[in-house]
Amino acid sequence: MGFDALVRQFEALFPACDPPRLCRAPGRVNLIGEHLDYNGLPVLPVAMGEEVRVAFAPADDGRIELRNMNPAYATAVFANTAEIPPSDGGAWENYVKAAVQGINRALDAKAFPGMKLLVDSNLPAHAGLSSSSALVVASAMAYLGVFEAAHAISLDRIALAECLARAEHYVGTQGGGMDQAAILCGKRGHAVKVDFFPLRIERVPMINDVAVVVCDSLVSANKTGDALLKYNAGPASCRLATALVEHQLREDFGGDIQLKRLGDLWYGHLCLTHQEAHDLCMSAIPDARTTVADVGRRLGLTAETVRETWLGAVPEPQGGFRLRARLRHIISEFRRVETARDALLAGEAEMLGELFNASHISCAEDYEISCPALDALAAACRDAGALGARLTGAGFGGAVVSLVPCDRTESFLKALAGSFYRRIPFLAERPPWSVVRVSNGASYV
Ligand code: NG1
Repeated sequence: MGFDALVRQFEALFPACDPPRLCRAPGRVNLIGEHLDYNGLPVLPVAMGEEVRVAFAPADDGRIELRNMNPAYATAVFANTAEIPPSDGGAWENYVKAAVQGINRALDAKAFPGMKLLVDSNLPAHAGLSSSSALVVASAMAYLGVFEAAHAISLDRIALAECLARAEHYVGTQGGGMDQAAILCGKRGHAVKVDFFPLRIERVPMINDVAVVVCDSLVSANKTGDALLKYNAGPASCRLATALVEHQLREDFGGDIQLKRLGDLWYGHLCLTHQEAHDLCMSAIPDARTTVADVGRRLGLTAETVRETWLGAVPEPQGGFRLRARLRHIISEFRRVETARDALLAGEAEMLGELFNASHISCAEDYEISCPALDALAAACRDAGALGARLTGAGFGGAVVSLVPCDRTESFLKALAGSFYRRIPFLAERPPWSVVRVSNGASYV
């Protein structure tokens, strides 16, 4: 729906309000660099044309009222206070609550204004395209619009991206900051290389005659539902691995070396080379599987302390965690991001395609975030003429991103319709793929 229709609908729903203001927040497609952000290692996403759109106006009753153009999302109302209690399970208003509470905390708010919000979106949910973070960013911009009108306070984009990455933990996932950074700092025709802690952005021009195509596997991965623990197992495994690598560093070099996250091996005081970091990680975690009891023995802690300190609700898999494989993915994916950025700058599309393929294998075999449908779809995309194809986003379902020469896009989509999508009914006006329009970040309209 266009913005005019959104305004008309807002006025019909909230006749007593001021005329609404508007903002938009795009989805994002991660080109490469999966599950690196929470480790403090770089990623390379783009902001896409599909977006969340919001019409908003202040309300003087201190309550936030949300409506959605999609009737699947029920109306929600909550009081804006210093501590906003979350609604049950994966309720959609939790993303708005996350944004409002995050801004209140960042601005150390003493007053809590009310707001009416009408949301529309053409981004598919649970497809690995960050529809949830787009809603968080759009709601935050709306709330900042209301807040600023009242208090003339602002946050810059980088500060806002960092604030909202923390704020989204409210919904229960322990993600990094890739989505919020890409959504806020995207630029038309450019990929965004994002580095973390502190957040840094480099815009890298896309290659002119190559299209980015996302295809939905139609397996839904709901990260505040079924996929929550599967997703959080990634950060939890990395926290365990970090503790073991820190212990190894202290044994090798003595002293009280602190390793907050894996990325600190390359950045900060340590500045290891890729080879040094690789060798250190492999010697810290020599076995294919590591149990909680193994970690306890190594660090001189009880199993209970290990669970409480690093795992939280994430259960130990039968036989232990595959920490060595997880580290192999993190280290090799980091190198692929650096090489992909150079390949983009040099216009080397084939090289980028090869990196996509290698990333998919690493995500599937070493990080175990793929599923049969994603593997089949990535293979079908390669058969249909992609230079490379890989799952994108958290995984466990969702989308595959492919790199396709522009003059082959039509035949690529035709081939896919006849292969992977052959037995799947879909509406011609809403196909399960999208040729990505690499877009600007979120804005007021
Ligand atoms: P998506 O694909 O939007 O669920 C999630 C995390 C990212 C990142 C990727 C994997 C959130 C909000 N997003 O993204 O931070 O870790 O998975 O690369 O948790």
